[in-house]
Order: sequence, then structure tokens, then C-alpha cells
Amino acid sequence: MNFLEKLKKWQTLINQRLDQYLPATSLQPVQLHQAMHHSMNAGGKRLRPILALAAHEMFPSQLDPVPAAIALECIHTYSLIHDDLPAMDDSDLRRGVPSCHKAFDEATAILAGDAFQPLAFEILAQYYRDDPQLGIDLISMLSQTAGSQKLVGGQMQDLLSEGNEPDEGNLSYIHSNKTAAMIEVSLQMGFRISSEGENSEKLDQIGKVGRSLGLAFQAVDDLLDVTQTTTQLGKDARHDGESGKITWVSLKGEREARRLAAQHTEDARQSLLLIGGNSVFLSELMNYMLNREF
Ligand code: GRG
Repeated sequence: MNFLEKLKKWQTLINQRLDQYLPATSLQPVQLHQAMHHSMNAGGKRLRPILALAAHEMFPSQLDPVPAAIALECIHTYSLIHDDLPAMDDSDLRRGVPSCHKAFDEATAILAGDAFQPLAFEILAQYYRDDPQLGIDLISMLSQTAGSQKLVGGQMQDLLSEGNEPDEGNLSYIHSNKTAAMIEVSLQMGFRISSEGENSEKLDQIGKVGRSLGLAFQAVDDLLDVTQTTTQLGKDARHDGESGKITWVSLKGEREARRLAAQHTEDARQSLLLIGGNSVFLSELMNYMLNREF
């Protein structure tokens, strides 16, 4: 199986298994569950779950990494739903379909995002209960990442910075926390479930891979915002500039943003080499993420 076939296979696996973990749309309140399904099934790339599966594959274990992968996608999807709200990024389009508050209404979108958060932790508690230490570690890793000093903190700082003078230190803080933290924890959670998961040095090292990869991912995201169309992206193009957001492109220009993306990807690759194991797919995934067009 080549890289793209395997990527597709894993995307399909995640999409199929997701149905098992999400409350059915027939359950009360139907509108809330429909809103959750609307955003979750709108066609995301499932990169964070796939990063978790790829990190697990480096030193495979008998344990199933898919529930952890799905917990990650729950937190990611909540963050997208809330990011699109009028009080935040005010985006009408996400994953090629109307954003949750457009398809439903603001209150429903807030609640759908809210509901994804406990769902993520419930999935981890349920599916790793036979290994309580593993379950607690996974819950701890994901809750720290989703919290006020990482994902939520990065988002807060991003909102506070709109329209401000560009500041490189501030931009690094935002990107490290709003974007890279979730990529880092995706690799770390997948790795924690692997047979080397209790090796704290290697767990730190895969975190380093994730930080570099996350910064590369954000630089590519900034570039795509100015080079691609709304149809290609499935979300509003040129949105960053219009909302006065500071990005690597607005701060340093397209050329430098491209150089940074390549440099961070190379840093991630060098860090990955130090871990060993089967990193063939993860290494190809890094290239794919660097060269992605949406
Ligand atoms: C609301 C707490 C809170 C956080 C929001 C996700 C986020 C933080 C903001 C979205 C805006 C943005 C451009 C973030 C950085 C890059 C990013 C997370 C892009 C979206 O991820 P993809 O491309 O999306 O993996 P899909 O739809 O494929 O899952």
C-alpha cells in the first residue's frame, strides 16, 4: 500500500469508527446532536487522528489507538465550531459547508462545541479503563493541551492581537499554543499508547517533532489563506488579512513563510530520526502536510 492509499484507509477507518462514538442524531435533543454530526462529518482531513495512529505505529502495541484519535478530533472540531462564531473569527464556511452557527444558530453551535469537550474525555476514560495509568495520562495530556495555557490561551491571545502592530514573539506564542499544541499532543497520545509509551525521553522527543510540525502546519495554513480560493479551502480565503490577523505571511511575506514551513518540517524530521522505530508513514505524512493544497 502506498502512502496515499494508507492515508485514505486511515481516514475511512476514523470516519467509520466516529459513528460509534458520537451520540446518534435521533437522541434528544435532536438539534444538538444533528449540529455535532454536521460539523464532525463535514469532511475534515482528520490529520490529528492520523498523526496519533502514525505515532502509535512507530512501536505498535496491542492497544487500540483509535479511541484516542477520535478524542483528539472531538477537541479539534469543538475548537473549529467555536472559532467560527461571530464573537471569534466570524466565519460562515467550514470544511466546505456552512459553519455550525450558520447551519443551526449561535446557541446551538456553542452547545455543540461544549458537548464535544466532555465527550473527548469520556471516550478516553471508557476505552482505556483496563489500563488506568494510561487512561489518566491520556486525559491529563489532552486536558492540559485544550486548556487556558495552550489551545484556549492561544486563541485568546490571537483575538487580543487583532489589529495590533505585528510582533514576532506574540505570533510565535499564538502559533505554538493555538495550532502546534494539538499537533504535538496528537503525536504524544498515539506514542503513549505504543509499546514505548512509558519511555519518557522518547515521549518528550516525539513532542518535539510535533512542535516543529505544528509550526510548519501553521506557516502552510497562513500561505494557503492567500494562495488558494474559498472553494479549494472549504473555508473563507483571505480571511486572515480581512480580520486584521497577524500571520507569517503578513509579517514576513510569502517567501519567508514558505522557507519557515520547510525549515520547521526539516527540524521535525531530524527530531524524528532520533526516536527510531517505524517512522516511514509519519515521515511521508510530514511531506504531505508541507505540500498540502487545502
Ligand atoms: C476556540 C478554543 C478555540 C480555539 C480555536 C482551531 C482554532 C483554535 C482556530 C482555527 C483557526 C486556525 C486557522 C487555526 C490554526 C490552523 C488550524 C487549526 C486549521 C484547521 O485545521 P485543519 O486544516 O482542519 O486540520 P480540518 O477541517 O481538515 O480538520
